[in-house]
Amino acid sequence: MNRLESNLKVPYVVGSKSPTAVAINSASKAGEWIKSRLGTIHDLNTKQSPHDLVTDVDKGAEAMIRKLILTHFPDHAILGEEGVAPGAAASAAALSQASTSDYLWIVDPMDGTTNFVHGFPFFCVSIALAYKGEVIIGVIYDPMCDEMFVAEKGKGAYLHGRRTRVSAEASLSDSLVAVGFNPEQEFALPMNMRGLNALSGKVRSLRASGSAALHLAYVAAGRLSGYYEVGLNVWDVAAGALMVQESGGKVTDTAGQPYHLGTRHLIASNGIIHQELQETIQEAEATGL
Ligand code: 2AM
Ligand code: CA
Repeated sequence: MNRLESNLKVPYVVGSKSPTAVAINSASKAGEWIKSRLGTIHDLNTKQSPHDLVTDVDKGAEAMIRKLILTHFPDHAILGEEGVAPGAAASAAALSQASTSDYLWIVDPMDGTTNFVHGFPFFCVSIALAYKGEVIIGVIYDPMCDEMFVAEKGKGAYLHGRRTRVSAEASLSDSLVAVGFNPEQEFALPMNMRGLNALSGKVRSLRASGSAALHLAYVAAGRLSGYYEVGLNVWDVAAGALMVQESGGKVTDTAGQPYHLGTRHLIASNGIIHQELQETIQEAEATGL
């Protein structure tokens, strides 16, 4: 029994494969398939608006991941982006329904769908496993860079076997911070714009690359100092939040409260700049809370 299993005091490995191996394998297979489909999208479906896209590739990747997970863990619950209607209420309902099972896999088959559709190479597969509401495994795979980020609670986070560490910037003025514009236009867009405005004068520079999960992996790896976005869903964030924490960083909601699965308005950082980042968002009335 490894340390994680003995800490949890539950039968953690079912059958012959560890859940981390299954998460890595699923992300790798789905990611390679997604990459092979780049440039093939001609029929676009929109969820709520022209800004909110879903493709057959998202759906196919999710089906592939579900099948792989259920082969090894038939009793586990799976919450996947493509099975849930758009909007905060549907997302919260799906999370609470799925949370009746002790083991919950949280899957974003492709985070950064808009990028994928446009051929902008910044998208990933994000897979998390939660036990009794707490994320214990997070895997994020970027197929374009062939980068597999893996985090296990209490055991650290790794990129191809090397431990990831958050960056060391001590103030916003030295920081590279990511923001996001998820497609919800009524509530989230004005809020994210207010946050962006407030941050723009304080940071070294801003980035908005269109994948929440990959932004979080980059915070974990020290490539970004922090990340802020209002209006996210659990599948965008669960794996990346653990990754940042296991890399020595901090993840809270926009009011500075500790991250949990229901958190939709997010700040992640190297920890050192967290307070300054949170206060800037708070003063700009851009918390969304
Ligand atoms: P996606 O590519 O899986 O759709 C961009 O700011 C981030 O917002 C991406 O991670 C994107 O994930 C996510 N996103 C897309 N649509 C969303 C929605 N309707 N609500 C919340 N987040 C969304
Ligand atoms: Ca997503």
